[in-house]
Amino acid sequence: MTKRITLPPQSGTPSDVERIKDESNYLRGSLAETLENPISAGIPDDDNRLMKFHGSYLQDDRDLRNERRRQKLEPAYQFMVRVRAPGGVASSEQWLVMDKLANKYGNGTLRLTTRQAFQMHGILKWNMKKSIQEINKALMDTLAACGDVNRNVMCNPNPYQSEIHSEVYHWAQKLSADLSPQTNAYHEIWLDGKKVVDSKKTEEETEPLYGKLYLPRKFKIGIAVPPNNDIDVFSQDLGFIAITKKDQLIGFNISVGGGMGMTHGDTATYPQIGRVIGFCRPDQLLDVAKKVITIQRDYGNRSIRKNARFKYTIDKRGLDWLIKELNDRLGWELAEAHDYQFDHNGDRYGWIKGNNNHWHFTLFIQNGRIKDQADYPLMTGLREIAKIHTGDFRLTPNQNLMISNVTDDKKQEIEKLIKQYMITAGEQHSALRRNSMACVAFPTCGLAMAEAERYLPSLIDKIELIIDEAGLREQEIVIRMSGCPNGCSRPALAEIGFIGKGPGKYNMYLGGSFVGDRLSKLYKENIGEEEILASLKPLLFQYAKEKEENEHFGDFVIRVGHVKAVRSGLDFHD
Ligand code: SRM
Ligand code: SF4
Repeated sequence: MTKRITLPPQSGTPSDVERIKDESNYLRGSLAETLENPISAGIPDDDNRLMKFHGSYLQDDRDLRNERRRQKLEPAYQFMVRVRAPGGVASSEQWLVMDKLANKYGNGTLRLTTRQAFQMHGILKWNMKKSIQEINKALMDTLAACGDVNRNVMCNPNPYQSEIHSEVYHWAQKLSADLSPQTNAYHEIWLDGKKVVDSKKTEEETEPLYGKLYLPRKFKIGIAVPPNNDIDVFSQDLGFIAITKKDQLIGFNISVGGGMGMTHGDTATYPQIGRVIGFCRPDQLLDVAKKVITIQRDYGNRSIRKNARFKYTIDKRGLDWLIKELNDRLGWELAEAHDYQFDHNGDRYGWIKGNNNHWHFTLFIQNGRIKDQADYPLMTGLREIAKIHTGDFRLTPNQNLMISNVTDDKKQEIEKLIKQYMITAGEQHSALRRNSMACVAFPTCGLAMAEAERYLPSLIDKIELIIDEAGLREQEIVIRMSGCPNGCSRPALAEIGFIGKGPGKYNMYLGGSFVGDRLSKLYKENIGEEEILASLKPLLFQYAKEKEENEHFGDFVIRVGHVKAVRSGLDFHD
């Protein structure tokens, strides 16, 4: 018998995506057939919606769009494939598979995402099945990397405390596995799994947590380990803050309702900061996550997708309502939150010896892109390291990479390769660049309004001239750029944030905190490079001259009155 989930009455007509999910027979749609269709390199819109749940998006190369239109050709269709890696952990074998697929089927580059996952771009429809099969053979998958479900679970890569990392990573893996969709569609479509459900009879298939409509919108979970807030716990729909006592994990504070996305000019949408509502023991964590998800499943807005994230569900009904609903569903009450302290949200680079006597090397990867350049053969170097590395790789939440668990005897060998391939921890860069992130944007992202990954490095070249002159080269300042207001690089939490408005134009935001617990505020609207530099120069010089001891830039611009502090998304547009 199918377990039916009764949803509370929802106001408004369900969005078209709800229809697509409803008619999809648990995420099948006509995907199997359209993937075989040789006429077009693309797939129809309805199937593309479902494709996301399988971890992939149909895209087209936007650099070629106009020319192809002129030539009356269909767009240069290609697929982006996102591979889940809970907590960003991958073995050397898995790294080599990612590298091989990116070169064999993709555009020859790999992308480490802001949620510690891998992305490959440029895969043609004809190669999709082979790619996903090889990913699965390497014991990784793409299911639920995108779509209206729980996404890749983030966790602090923590090289310092190995026991805490392995415990927290265990919970990230558990969350990832337990919250995965149960449909057999993924196996059927990609892995030639046996067809368990007749397309006309859906009776046997169940989706116990999600139901056949899945969630109203994407859902994100991350676990932070203070003092590092590298996963930006307050940007997560559901965040866990590890609480330790005498180096033992005793449980987690629970933060709810964070999110970054908004739409320009629509004040009913806004980035929001998660709010801490209580504490649970480790053995209660899965129960909490599942019950929170069912609340969002039942009460999230299924009519207007841009208001469907959990943050809006909470802001509409109130935090007290949420806590009561959660306690009722749990059948027990959350304990009071514990004290905790974050002191930064970026990565710490270079070699670190963990308390298991293994070494960890964190290297700066500009905007998460792994590729070979004439003077920097990064992709080849990492491939050679993976061939001999016996530990693991950890993708950091800031698009960087950690070569982890290196034993004393392997360290020398790896150091030799690091030198041979000119791989660095980023020490030649300013602290500003080392704290920078940019989303993908052009040419692959269909939603990009302005460049991000391809532009931020050259903008930083110019800002570096200012900071050098101001004597701020080693001053850590978090700077982030997104090509549109969806905020994939979490710019609303940066000390300096840029959000694309149109080609070459950005809104500039200031005043996020260095620890990621305060939103930024609009400072200048729709400005190009000249005005960005002209705006930043006096601010950075004033900061260099007037900053108090240990004062971060984001705090400074608020103290001296350049922008107001924003502690709730509800005040973001004021
Ligand atoms: Fe994102 C949509 C890339 C992290 C908020 N994001 C997209 C799409 C899939 C565009 C699309 O829908 O057509 C982008 C694909 C670009 C490409 O060509 O690869 C895209 N998002 C990314 C990645 C790859 C950025 C990166 O440079 O690393 C990140 C992949 C994460 C992962 O591994 O799962 C990525 N996206 C984020 C984050 C940051 C995070 O999760 O920590 C956010 C803000 C947090 C949040 O969700 O609130 C984010 N992406 C969005 C949104 C806005 C959602 C909203 O609430 O309004 C969209 C648009 C949407 O969902 O409609 C979006
Ligand atoms: Fe694309 Fe916008 Fe996300 Fe950048 S922020 S990857 S432009 S959706």
